[in-house]
Amino acid sequence: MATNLKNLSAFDPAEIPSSKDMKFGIVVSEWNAEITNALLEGAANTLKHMGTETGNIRIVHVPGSFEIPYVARMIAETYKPDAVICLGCVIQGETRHFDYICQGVTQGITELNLKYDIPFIFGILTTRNIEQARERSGGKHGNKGEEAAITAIRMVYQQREILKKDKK
Ligand code: DLZ
Repeated sequence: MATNLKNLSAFDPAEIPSSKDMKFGIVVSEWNAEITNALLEGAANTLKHMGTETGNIRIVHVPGSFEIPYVARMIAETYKPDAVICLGCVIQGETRHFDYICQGVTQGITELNLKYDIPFIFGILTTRNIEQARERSGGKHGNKGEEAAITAIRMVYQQREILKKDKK
């Protein structure tokens, strides 16, 4: 999956729907905070740039990426957003911990997408080292937080379009 072939950070705002009437939850992991704070900044700024009001963005921090699906579910049930953006950064270490965390968070977010009527966006970096993470949180591969926000807006728009067509 070569990210230099597809980099939504270089998006043209004119081609993305307005998010003025959209409400978002963001769940962000505190592990590798240097990276996840940059992802969060990218995501929140992009939502605001595209029209979302600050009051319509609910941000919740969790200890690690493994905790993201649980809190994403809670936000979906209590805050009733149009989409939840999940942000984290898992960096490969010497043990198999990396595999289990990646598997847990991926499976968890997949299940949420299938269970709830709103999209849950996968903005989790899974990298070999901190350099790769930096390159994807404001470096040469863009900021995947910004990309997650664009994806969230597009998914909410798409859902509304599909529902509108089905009503006709
Ligand atoms: C324990 C752990 C490790 C080793 N590495 C990371 C990581 O790179 N990124 C991340 O988001 N979280 C990590 N964690 C913490 C787990 O996600 C989780 O918080 C703990 O296992 C407690 O459930």
